[in-house]
Amino acid sequence: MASDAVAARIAVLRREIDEHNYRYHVLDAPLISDAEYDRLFHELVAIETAHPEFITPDSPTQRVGAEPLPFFADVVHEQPMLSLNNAFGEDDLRAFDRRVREQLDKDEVVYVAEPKLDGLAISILYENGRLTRAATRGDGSRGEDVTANVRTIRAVPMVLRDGLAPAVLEVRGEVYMKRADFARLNRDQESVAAKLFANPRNAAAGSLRQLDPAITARRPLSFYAYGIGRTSVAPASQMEVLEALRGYGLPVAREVRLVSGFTGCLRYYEEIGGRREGLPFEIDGVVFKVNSVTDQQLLGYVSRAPRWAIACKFPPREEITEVLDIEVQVGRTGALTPVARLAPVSVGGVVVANATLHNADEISRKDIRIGDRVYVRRAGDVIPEVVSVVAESRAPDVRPFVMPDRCPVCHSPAERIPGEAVVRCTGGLICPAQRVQSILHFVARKAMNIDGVGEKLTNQLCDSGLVTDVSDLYRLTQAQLADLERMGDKSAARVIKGIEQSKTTTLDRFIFALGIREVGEVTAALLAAHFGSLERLRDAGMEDLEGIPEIGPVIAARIHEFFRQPANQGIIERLLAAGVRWESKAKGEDANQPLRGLTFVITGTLQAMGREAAAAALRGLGARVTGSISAATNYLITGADAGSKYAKARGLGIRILDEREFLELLEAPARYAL
Ligand code: I6G
Repeated sequence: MASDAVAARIAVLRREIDEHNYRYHVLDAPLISDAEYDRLFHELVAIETAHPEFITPDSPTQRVGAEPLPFFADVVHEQPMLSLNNAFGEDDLRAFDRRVREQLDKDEVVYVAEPKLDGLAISILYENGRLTRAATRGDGSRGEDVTANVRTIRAVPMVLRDGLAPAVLEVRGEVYMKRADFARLNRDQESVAAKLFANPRNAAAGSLRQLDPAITARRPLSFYAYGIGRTSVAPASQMEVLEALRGYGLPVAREVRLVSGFTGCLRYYEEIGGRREGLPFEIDGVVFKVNSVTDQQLLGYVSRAPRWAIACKFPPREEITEVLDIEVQVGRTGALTPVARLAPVSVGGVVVANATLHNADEISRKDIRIGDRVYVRRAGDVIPEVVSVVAESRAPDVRPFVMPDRCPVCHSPAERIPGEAVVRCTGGLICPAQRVQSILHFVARKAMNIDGVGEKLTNQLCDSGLVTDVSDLYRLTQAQLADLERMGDKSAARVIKGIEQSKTTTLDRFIFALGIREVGEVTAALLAAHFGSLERLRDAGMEDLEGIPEIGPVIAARIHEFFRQPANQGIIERLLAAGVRWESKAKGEDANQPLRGLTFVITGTLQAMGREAAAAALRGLGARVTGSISAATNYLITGADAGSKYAKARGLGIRILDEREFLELLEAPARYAL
């Protein structure tokens, strides 16, 4: 392409990508699919890599790529980032409105009402329309420079829209995580046995404060703007500010509205409070700001908070209630989890009657006893928990809680392995609690994927004695199923079909389905790839298992132990005898390891699966997956926001596959063998 044509195509692609970002994040009205967006993005990456002289810092391709930092530099806020005064109910709100009216000598004041999202306050500086710096609030006067991280957030434009952007515009707003993104992130964390986040706010804060921007880039962060700091423009009202911000391409809360007087505020507070649980993000209240900037100036500030604004908080999500009992539940892996049965209490609009106490150590640390009055909290989508005991209210004869030394379900001895917090039932599959859970795990979508077998049916099957372990599923008849309560012939036929279909599976799924402790999907895929057959895995010694780089001694011991248990050996034999099978991938059989000898690197964010899962899939096909590009790399797989590895791979002439091509490779790997 001639140089002019290259420049023109780059300009078109950047404009289109920015436009689609704007439609998605600001207007909430996307025009194209994610895959189409990725295609535009990859085309831009490809052109810029071939013509690096055209790369500019505000190109959408340059969101990721900054090197990890040794620490965050300090940023001084020229205009301090203030906090808001709080109102905790109707009386406080009424008093706020009265003060405002009196000071302004007005009968009625118009306010801008907005939800208060639970996130992390941030300042983003645009100079001549370009993002030049982003900082956390810190102590209000001094924050941390998180520019490289904020650049990775797609909802934050790198260049303001609208040619009329002011010379200086400091945008203030909140970085947050939507509920659905938070849930997905925690699921991904769980699948790689990484730490779970307690709530979306913690997840957003933890993700933003990463020294390596590549990690932030993989986290689903969102942003909304609510105000301005330093600027060269002078809007006349808060509503004008928000409209201008939206016009510049910044996301502004959709629920923003003008309201009049105390009654208008109260109605808004109640309306948003009623919709709170249905909103896609967590909020902890609503904010009211005097709309007129002249009036704001008249009102001024008091002790680092504006007199013209108030955060009206919702009732706390923490309440006091009584521990009626502490019951011990048994999970799939035999873990005994103490659960507090509580006197039902409404916490943030949801009735809470149970709360996890996690384990015996947690109970001792918080010294929770039956009969205590306790604070309970709901944090994000996580199960309610007991925060602490209301110390002064304890009756004198209340005794400390002691974990049982026998499983409450099957009465087998419960044991605590030294160094572990968890107490476990030693009953294995003779324990009915573990049985139901192990069957649910076995039939799950990512395991044997048996359609139609849910919790209710599993309980029925176990209660009726038709199923005592997972191998019994393959002996069920349609007549037996149809005899169960609320099971018609049709449903029974569907279940039998699902069971039949599940017989043809893959070794990865089968290993995962066995429910070996600590062996999630990724480890199962790894084991399948490494050993190539169930027999080899079953016969592997501790040394063989520990020899796999990704497998530590604890997981190795779990796997080893599992295959030594006669009950487990029996189940596996019965499953195989029932016809469960997969294509063998004996180690060294090139036909089944078509990517053997090839080295892959994965970069950027893949939509269809996490990077760990992608790597496991490649390893399953015999490939080596490494973290850095070298002359020995055969393929680079690029997801969204691919960084510097892309350029390096291009430079070395390495074959690059985008996500669509990668998925094609998984379908037909032999075509990609060199
Ligand atoms: O922390 C905040 C959340 C929301 C705010 C805020 C806001 O407006 C919707 N507005 C101001 C002025 C401040 N903090 C200081």
